[in-house]
Amino acid sequence: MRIKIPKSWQLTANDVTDESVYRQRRTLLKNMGFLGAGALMSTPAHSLDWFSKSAKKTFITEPLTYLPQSDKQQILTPESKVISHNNFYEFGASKSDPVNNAQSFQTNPWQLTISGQVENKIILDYDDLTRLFALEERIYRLRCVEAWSMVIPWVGFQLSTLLAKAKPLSSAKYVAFETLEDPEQMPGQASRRLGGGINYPYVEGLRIDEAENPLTLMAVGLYGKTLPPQNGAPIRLVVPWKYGFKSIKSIVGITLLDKQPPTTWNQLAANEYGFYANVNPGVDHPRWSQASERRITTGGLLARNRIDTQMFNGYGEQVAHLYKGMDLRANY
Ligand SMILES: Nc1nc2c(c(=O)[nH]1)N[C@H]1C(S)=C(S)[C@@H](COP(=O)(O)O)O[C@H]1N2
Ligand SMILES: [Mo]
Repeated sequence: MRIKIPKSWQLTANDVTDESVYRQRRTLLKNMGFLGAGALMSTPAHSLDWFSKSAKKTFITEPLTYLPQSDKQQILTPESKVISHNNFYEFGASKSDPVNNAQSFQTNPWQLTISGQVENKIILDYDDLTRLFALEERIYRLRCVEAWSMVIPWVGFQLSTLLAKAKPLSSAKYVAFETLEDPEQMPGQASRRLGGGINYPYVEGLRIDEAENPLTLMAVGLYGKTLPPQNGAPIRLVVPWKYGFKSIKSIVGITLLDKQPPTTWNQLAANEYGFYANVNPGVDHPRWSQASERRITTGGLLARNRIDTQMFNGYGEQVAHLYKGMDLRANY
C-alpha cells in the first residue's frame, strides 16, 4: 500500500543544491546496475552487499525529498559527518564513540521479530530486511533533542508496509521497538559508566497511527549504501517529525501492544523526555531552548548554520492531524 504524499513535498534531487547529491545519486544508480561500468569511479566506505543483491527489485530511482520550503536550498549534511557524529549510547555516550567503537559490530546474521497483538507473527532475517520490500531513497531532516540537525538521504521502506504484513489486531494501539542487547559487542551495555546510565535494551514506542504514517521509515541504508553500524545497522527507525531519540537503532523486536510502552529516555528523565517527543520550538527542554538548532553542514567557523526550529520539524502538513485536540505542552 502506498499512500500519496502531498505534491509540494515530492521533489527530486534537482531541488537540493549540493553537488554531492548528484554524485551520490550516480553512485546509487551505478550500484543498482543502471549506469554503465566506468561511468564514474566510486570507492564506497562500506559494504554494498544488500544493494547489489537487490538490483533487480523495484526501486524508485529519484530520491523523494521531504523538506519544507525553507530547507529546499539547504545542502545535505555531508556523509562524512552523518557517519561520524552520532548518538548510539550502546557504543559510548560521546558523539565520536559510535564511529570508533562500532566498526566490528556483527549485523549478519540478524533476526527481527514482529509479534504481540498481530494476526501473523513475522521473523525476518538479514536478507529478508531488504529482499521483501521495495526500497526508496528519501531525504529527511532529523533533529536531535540536543538542538543539532542534519539532512540525510535515507534508504528504506515504510514501516506501514511491514505492519500490514503482520496484520495488527484491532486491540493493537501502540508499537514498541527494542534494540539488540549484546554486552559482549556493545561496550555501553557492559559498563554503566560508558553507557550513560541507561537500562538496556534501548526501547522506544509510537502510537499505531504514528507508526503507520507514510513518513515513518525503516532505514537500511544512507547515501546509497548499506547502513553503517554507528547509524543503526542493519535496520533502524526514522521518525522525522520527532526528536532524534525516537529513531531507535539496530532493532530486533517490534511488538504491537494495547498499552503505551515504556521508552528509554522517558524512564531516565521523565521531566525532560516525553513519550511523544514531537519537535516543538514552543516547548523548551528544561535545561535549554528548543527554538533554534545548529544545522550540521560542511561546517567551518564561518558557516551560518543556526536556523529556526519548525513545529513538527517542518512536517506539520503530514502529521499535525494526528495530534488534533491534544495539549502538546502536557504531551511533550
Ligand atoms: N539503540 C539506540 N538508538 C538510538 C540512540 C541510542 O543511543 N541507542 N540514540 C538516539 C538519538 S538521541 C539520536 S539523535 C539518533 C541519532 O541517529 P544518527 O546517529 O543516525 O544521526 O539515534 C537515536 N537512536
Ligand atoms: Mo538525540
